[in-house]
Amino acid sequence: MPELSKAELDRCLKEAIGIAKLAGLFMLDCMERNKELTAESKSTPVDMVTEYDKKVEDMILTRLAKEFPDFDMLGEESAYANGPPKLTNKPTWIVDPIDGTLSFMHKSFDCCTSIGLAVNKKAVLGVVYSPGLNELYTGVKGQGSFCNGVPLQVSPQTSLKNSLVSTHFPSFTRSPAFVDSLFNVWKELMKVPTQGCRAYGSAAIDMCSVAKGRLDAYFEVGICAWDVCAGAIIIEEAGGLVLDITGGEFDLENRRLLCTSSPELAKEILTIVKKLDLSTAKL
Ligand code: LIP
Repeated sequence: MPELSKAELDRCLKEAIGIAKLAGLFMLDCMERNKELTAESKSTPVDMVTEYDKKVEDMILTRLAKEFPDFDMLGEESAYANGPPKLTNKPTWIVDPIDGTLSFMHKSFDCCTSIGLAVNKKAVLGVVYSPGLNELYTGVKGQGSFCNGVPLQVSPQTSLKNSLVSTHFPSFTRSPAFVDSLFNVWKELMKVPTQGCRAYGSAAIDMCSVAKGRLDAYFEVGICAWDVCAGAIIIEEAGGLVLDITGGEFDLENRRLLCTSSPELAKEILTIVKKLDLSTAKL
């Protein structure tokens, strides 16, 4: 599939920013008015969806479909409507209406709307808007990435011992074997190698944090294309690395990633992260 032209990407960016800001208004309205939420669980008892996730996704996909009738669409809450989702090479909007749903339900700051665009299954454009942080992140292939209009640059960190690292305990599984294995990796990271570890709630925000240089590395297993498509291009355009958790090439459909500010840091952290027992992940 041919790449999109600069003019096409410009139009995509403009529309995605407008729509992400509107999504943020929906989220703020709910969070600030401390609204009672209706929520159901999905794949596990802690993998939640609220009526806002559905409402916001509906709004985003309807608007994008109207503006870009020839593009494919993948939204978290409707992705499994026709069986397991599969990306095509066509330009595809990949949308997480509320990334960090659990945080959103708890009125915590780390939730956002993530709108990515992939062509040939690779991220080419991303918009992430967190109303709680009042941060709008954008990134377009070959054009750099920005937070509230200010250019982004990853941290200059090359060594694990000076790094702040984030990973999450994902909602797709809390099997004791997986949690133990992740805690073992976490323990090893805490025994000197890093300055500190964090576990927030939104993949997209943590990826933007790596792009902004306030995290040096972030890794997770179990995330989906809608969690990471926008963040991937935002990091790459800020000079960072997005890899598979094994150190190989990142694949939007593989459900695992490692992001770092530098190849040196990736090499060092991989020696520990590779010990995560992926066979316990039950993807
Ligand atoms: C969330 C991810 C997060 C992960 C959660 C969940 P959601 O996405 O952003 O990194 O740890 O389990 O998958 O479901 O809130 O859009």
